[in-house]
Amino acid sequence: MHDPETLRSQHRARFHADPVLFVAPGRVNLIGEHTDYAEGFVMPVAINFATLAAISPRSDGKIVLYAENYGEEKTFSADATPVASKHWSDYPMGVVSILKGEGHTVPGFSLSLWGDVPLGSGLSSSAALEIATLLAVTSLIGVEYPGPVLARLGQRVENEFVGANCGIMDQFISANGKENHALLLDCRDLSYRLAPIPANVALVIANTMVKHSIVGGDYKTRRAESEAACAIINSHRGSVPFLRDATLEDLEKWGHEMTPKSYLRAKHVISENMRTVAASEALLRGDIKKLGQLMAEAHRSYSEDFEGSCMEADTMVELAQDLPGLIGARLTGGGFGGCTINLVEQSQAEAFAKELASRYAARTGIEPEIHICHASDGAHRIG
Ligand code: GAF
Repeated sequence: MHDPETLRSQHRARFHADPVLFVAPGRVNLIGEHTDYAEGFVMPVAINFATLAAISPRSDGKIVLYAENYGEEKTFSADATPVASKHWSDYPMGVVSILKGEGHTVPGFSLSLWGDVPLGSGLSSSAALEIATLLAVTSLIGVEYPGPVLARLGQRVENEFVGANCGIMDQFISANGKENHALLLDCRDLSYRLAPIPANVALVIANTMVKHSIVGGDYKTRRAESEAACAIINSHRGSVPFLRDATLEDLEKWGHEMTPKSYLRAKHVISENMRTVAASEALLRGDIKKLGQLMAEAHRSYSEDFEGSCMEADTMVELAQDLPGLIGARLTGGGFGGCTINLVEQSQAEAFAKELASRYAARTGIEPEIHICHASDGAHRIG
């Protein structure tokens, strides 16, 4: 990770003020895909790729944002109503907009941002940016929100300002993750359990280099298809506002009224919820083999029933299968590109990463980026 002191000194040089610094991580999801907006279960891990935010107050009524990754500065009036413009500044200005909507007066500030969560890779760079900015701006206005509340505010930035109809998983894990642990989240009431990741298990994240986005497109379509199936079940037996409340028996009973696509999307979501709960129980009792099997089944379901994968991600998963040390592999995140998560025996992780990269390059002609990550703490102040 970037040395926070570098960001601090760059902020001082640019804005002639002493900043306070915050960090918020990206995430990798072990299992539980497209279940969060169905009020189901997810089991993500915060990773050691993150956004850093340095903030200091200004007295001229301006909000000045500087993104080191883009080498770009943007200035806004603190009094004006923020408007989205399909630009990186939508995320920090979305935070300002949501906080204003909550009744806070947001004064002028300078904010320097830097991040190393690979963009468009399905590792939640935008959630990291939202949560880091939320912590920075709330500290400036003297408000301290608990992690779950920060997560909800971050999700609202996506839903209400950026225009991405996502669930709460990414912001929740960025705000509440814990070093060396996975987090089983119940997206209905936001209760959660932490499950330790054994020290001899490595998280090997393999980037297919196929860009992923949750704004519009396939993410939206899949969500709508699964929700249409839910509405049909609900129309028959009631008390099924979300697929979280549906069973596979419901699906068999009323599936013939659904379009074939809706049926398959719902089949994935309902079964994925069951797998995710089972996976968290397996991890809690240290049954890593079972966890790996559930990840394999989750990938099959994500790819074939939800049709949320792509040729490259399926290839990355397939090529990992007979590599020494593999416990489980699947596409992680919103889908249609991005990264696979491979749980691998720690002692084999380096060799695994190297061989997977060379096999993938040989098969697809694309050089992947492969990272051996560890589970990290959620967002916090760093100085
Ligand atoms: C993206 C979304 F932002 C999450 O809310 C979640 O739906 C995920 O895709 C799929 O599980 O990361």
